[in-house]
Amino acid sequence: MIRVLVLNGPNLGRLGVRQPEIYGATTFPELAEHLRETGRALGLDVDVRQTNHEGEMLDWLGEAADEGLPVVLNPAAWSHTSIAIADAVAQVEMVVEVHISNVHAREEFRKHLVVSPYATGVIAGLGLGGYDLALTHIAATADVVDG
Ligand code: CA2
Repeated sequence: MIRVLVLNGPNLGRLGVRQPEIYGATTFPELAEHLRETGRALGLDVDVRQTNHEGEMLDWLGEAADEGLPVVLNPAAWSHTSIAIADAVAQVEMVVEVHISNVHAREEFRKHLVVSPYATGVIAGLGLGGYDLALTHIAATADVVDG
């Protein structure tokens, strides 16, 4: 089974609690369970994580790089600011960047994406379904790893 990390940046743990008009009403634990189920149906072992701490995210990206794990990444606000996250993403073979909202249709500062140039691909504006699409892409393209 292919192991996949679904990594989420700052404040995404508050999904469904605030701003449902932008990010939807689904909570983060509900999203995590849904993505594990999606993974099972696709033959993927999906590990869903969220952190508000940049160093922790850097360690997880390093783990993905060292272990050759594909990543679905919503860098949240770090998408617009963090060269450290961009440098870490550049080391990972397959990173599908996901944004729940269409960052290109929002404030100017959200159009500036520093991580995206290093991602394999980017999905934005398709709601939480973007995560499912990212997993579908990984299942269709990632190498099969034993174990
Ligand atoms: O659209 C996305 O997925 C974003 O990555 C979400 C980030 C935002 O900074 C990016 O520009 C676009 C924000 C995540 C915060 O999520 C919350 C969810 C519910 C309540 C409060 C924050």
